[in-house]
Amino acid sequence: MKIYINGKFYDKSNAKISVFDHGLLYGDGVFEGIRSYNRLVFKLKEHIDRLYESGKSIMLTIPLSKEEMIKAVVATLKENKLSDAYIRLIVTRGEGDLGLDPRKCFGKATVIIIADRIALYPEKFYKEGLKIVTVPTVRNLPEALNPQIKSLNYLNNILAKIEAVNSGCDEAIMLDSLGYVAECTGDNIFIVKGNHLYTPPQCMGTLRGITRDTVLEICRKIKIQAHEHVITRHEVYISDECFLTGTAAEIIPVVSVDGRIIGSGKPSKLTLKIMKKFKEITKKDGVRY
Ligand code: PXG
Repeated sequence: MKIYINGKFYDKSNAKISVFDHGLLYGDGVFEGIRSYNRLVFKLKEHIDRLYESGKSIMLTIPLSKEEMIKAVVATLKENKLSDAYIRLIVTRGEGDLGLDPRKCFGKATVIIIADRIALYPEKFYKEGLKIVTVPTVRNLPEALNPQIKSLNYLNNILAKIEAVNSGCDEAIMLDSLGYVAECTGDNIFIVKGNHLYTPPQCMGTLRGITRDTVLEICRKIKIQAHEHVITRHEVYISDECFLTGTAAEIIPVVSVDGRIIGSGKPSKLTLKIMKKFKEITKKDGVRY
């Protein structure tokens, strides 16, 4: 495996950055998780745009133009001879001193690109569905650390993940500070009621996921009514279907929430239809390499 760091490729065992990097010391940086399917990088422009937006928000100047970043992603995929990959793109504030002050790191942002293969969940869960729980840790407040910023500081999500695992589940519903459903630790959430789909609006402490946007796009195409609307736990419990979306997990059905069986207790019609359409799109859309 070859890892890109600041314009050069290193073997995995030699791919190292400074212990003074503020990405490590403070989680001061931004990232993206991207997938490629059959030599097509899915929604690459959208991921790159979001990376630069995250960077802008935390005043982190990314030392490459968007075009150069796209070339670096493609070069990493070619270097690793991967046709289906999960790409982790990381930009840290760079090396500084032991103080918080990012001015001490100016001009030294670190760019890292890792391309690997991952399957987030075993195939069984895509066929049978996931069991998830609501956890006590609320999603970061948009006024504090806006979930739109895909920062390297994921402790909020990791705490929720630990709570899910402690309850015997692999994923958690995180609520916002008002008690509405925000999202999961690494995925957006959708519910189905009747012929309608609902997902929380991005202002509710929810990342505007690129897979989420793709599902909304699919719904427009196949004429399913999809709404960005606040969702309560009650509405999740009484929904007909529920599924999660994310680049790593893709689309995964949910069949139980807080011990309540969702709908028939099996991945059902609209979820399966959207999973199928999603697969079709990933096969033909994207930046070829
Ligand atoms: N919400 C959060 C909090 C995320 O981190 C998504 C939604 C889905 O967004 P996209 O754009 O990928 O559809 C994410 C991204 C993991 C893991 O191990 C998951 C993500 C990122 C890093 C790790 O579960 N998902």
